[in-house]
Amino acid sequence: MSAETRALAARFPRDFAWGVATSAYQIEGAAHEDGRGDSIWDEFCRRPGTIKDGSNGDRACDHYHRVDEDVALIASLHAHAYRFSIAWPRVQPLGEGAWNEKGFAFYDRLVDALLARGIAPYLTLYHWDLPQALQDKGGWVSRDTTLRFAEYAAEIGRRFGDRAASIATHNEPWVVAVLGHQAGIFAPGLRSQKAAMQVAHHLLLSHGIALDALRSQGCRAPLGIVLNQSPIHAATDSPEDMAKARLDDGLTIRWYMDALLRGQYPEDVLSFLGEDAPCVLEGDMDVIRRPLDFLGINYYTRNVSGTGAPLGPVQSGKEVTDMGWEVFPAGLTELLERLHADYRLPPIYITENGAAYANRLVDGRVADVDRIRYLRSHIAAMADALGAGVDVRGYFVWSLIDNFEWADGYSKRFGIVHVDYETQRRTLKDSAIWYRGLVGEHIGLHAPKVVGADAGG
Ligand code: IFM
Repeated sequence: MSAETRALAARFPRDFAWGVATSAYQIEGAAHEDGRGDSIWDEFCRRPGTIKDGSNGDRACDHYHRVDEDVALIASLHAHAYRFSIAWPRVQPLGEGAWNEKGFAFYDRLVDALLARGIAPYLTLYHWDLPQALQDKGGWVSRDTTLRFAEYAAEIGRRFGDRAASIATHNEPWVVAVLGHQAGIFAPGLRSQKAAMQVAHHLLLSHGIALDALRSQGCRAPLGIVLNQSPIHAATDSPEDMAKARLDDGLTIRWYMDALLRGQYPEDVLSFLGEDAPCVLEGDMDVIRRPLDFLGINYYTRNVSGTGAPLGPVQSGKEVTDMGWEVFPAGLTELLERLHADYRLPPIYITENGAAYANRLVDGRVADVDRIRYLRSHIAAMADALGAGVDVRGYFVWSLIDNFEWADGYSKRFGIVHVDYETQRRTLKDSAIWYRGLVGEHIGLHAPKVVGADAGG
């Protein structure tokens, strides 16, 4: 391992957690097995034109049948932690009523296999796969869904609360609300700002109700939520562009952070929304601001915002990943320092960070130097924030393995492990080998030194 990687590892404290992340619909497959119900993504994928390559998560990475192999893979990377989500329709096919024991058996097996290898399970309750039966009753637009979610959360707490290293309620509520209900490019495919903002409120409310439900039954796992966050930079310093950037900051960062940590929605965003502002009942904001044991941040890039049509990163010649997202590691430091300055933060985990690149498997090897560069620079940016006093406790690479990238289907590869979707063969990319080296260096730095018998005393 290079001196550079050793020096990077040395910038993190002894108990810093290094992990890898996935989500249920993106890897599990077995979409119609052992009693799993349909999710909104099963339904969405059936609609022509929704998924770039016409694919779906029916088989995905077949993780459901390869769980032991995949846990061994995680262990081979020396990862301390594995972040994954539970598919709600696998454990409660209709989103209310009967539980599916076969579904729970799968997660029992996963969690126990992780623990047996000393890997901490970081569990997410909702990574976008709402039971379709609940969508048929209004989905997240309906306030009732918040109660169904809390019942589901409580059952997971009852069964896994003493084995999970942490439980996050939601992954990226902005994506669910806006891409799913306003832009219509993710399930369930609605196109209404009003619906999206009501969903944003209900997701946050369901988070707070779920925390209450989990805590009231004595769940021991630390509880939190995961937000996608990017600094928003104005395209120019014109007053119009600056104002647009400030509004976008409100819609993506402050809407969630102000609600969770201050119990209020930002005034400027509420007045921009006007009639489209959500219906908020008395007491809702107090529920939303229940104390967090941790906050997960998913960081990929920055956003540039302006009133005209600002040039995208590709047109403006920036270095981009295969998603067309600008490679901008300094944005992670900036974001963390800003959140630290503006809010009284709980411990932070970088619950996702990584990049899609189209590197090919050639002679058994994937030489993804671009991904190594991406990971190294972002981990260094996180270390800068740590140095500035932000309490970052862990980092998860998105993703452990190539997987179903939502509306992009299988056309984008985020994994540090390559998946051949025909054979389901997994191959460590060079980035996985690099990450294993980094984690190994960190472990080595903090390993107790063996004192020889003749060393004195
Ligand atoms: O694949 C997704 C993940 O499900 C949520 N965060 C962003 C990733 C990359 O787009």
